[in-house]
Amino acid sequence: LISMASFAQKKNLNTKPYPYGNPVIKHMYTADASPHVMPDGRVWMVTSVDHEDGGGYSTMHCYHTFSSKDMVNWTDHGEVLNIYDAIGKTEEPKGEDWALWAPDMVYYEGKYYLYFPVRILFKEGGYDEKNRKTIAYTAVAVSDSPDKRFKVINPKIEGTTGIDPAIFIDDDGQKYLYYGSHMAAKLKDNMTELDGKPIKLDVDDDRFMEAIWMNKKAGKYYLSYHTEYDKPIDPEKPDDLFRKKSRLDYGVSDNPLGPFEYKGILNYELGVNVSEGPKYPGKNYVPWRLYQSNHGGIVEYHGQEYLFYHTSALSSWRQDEFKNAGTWTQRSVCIDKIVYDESGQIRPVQQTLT
Ligand code: FUB
Repeated sequence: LISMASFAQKKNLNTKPYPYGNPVIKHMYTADASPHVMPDGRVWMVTSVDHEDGGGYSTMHCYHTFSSKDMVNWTDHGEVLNIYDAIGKTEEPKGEDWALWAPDMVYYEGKYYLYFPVRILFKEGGYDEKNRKTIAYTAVAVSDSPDKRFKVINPKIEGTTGIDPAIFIDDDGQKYLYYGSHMAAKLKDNMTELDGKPIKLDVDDDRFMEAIWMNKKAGKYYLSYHTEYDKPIDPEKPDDLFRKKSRLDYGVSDNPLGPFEYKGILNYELGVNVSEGPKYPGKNYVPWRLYQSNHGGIVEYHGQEYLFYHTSALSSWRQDEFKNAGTWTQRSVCIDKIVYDESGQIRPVQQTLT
């Protein structure tokens, strides 16, 4: 097994551990964090919630918001929206599984807007003539405060298909909605409708999968995303350690709608096989036997940028104590600092624990 220190050195990685106590939320399972600094000066994030029993992606039924002023101590503000708010009824329609996947929450002109994907699985046959079994689109809800209940104001933004909506408001005030695999559109000032037709983003990376996040740094637009893990960077080296299941990559452009030039790895899993490594906290390992997704969010706070992502390590550690622990849909939000080099390249962020 290659030693982590020399591996990190070789790849010019940022391996310095930061004291955020990853995962930062430990009393429940959270995923898909979307962090933003809000007018109260705190960092707020809205997260997906994975079911305590690890029931899988179709059991994701609500969102929580959390806030912090030091990135270490987080206040859980509780559930702000659930599946019944999204459906507008007190039960799921027969034969359908509704789920709430990766959301985003932004502030604009005195209000907080929560964008979320409604994902419906049709259990009894497909929903259309091609017999497709799932459908997803973006909805939006509003609240006067990020710790209060949100009210759905548009249950389906016309023109959107796919999961993982993310909002970016540029310095000139123009708003953008990114979603699904590769899609982006301008958003009207009413925050509830697309302004024109969506476009397919041009990113020169055929491993691009989902979970878009946009952040701006020194006038450049950084588009990060979850990479399709079963395609190695170099097909000649299928065992390359970077061929991991939960990678994030990124591309850069002069324009928020691209085209984006692939720049490299943003976040990667430096795991060890659980049978070889320690099972319990105290070590800087993420056991990677457990399949897990990844989903990034970036926020600048007091001059430092932070990457939010998730791992399944907490549920993996708990396997011996809780009989339902150890599934890949019991994820937990983690945070690490982002370091840029002089050329604006991000040093790949190693997933950390404790
Ligand atoms: O959390 C459900 C889905 O898994 C998200 O929508 C994806 O980004 C991935 O994190």
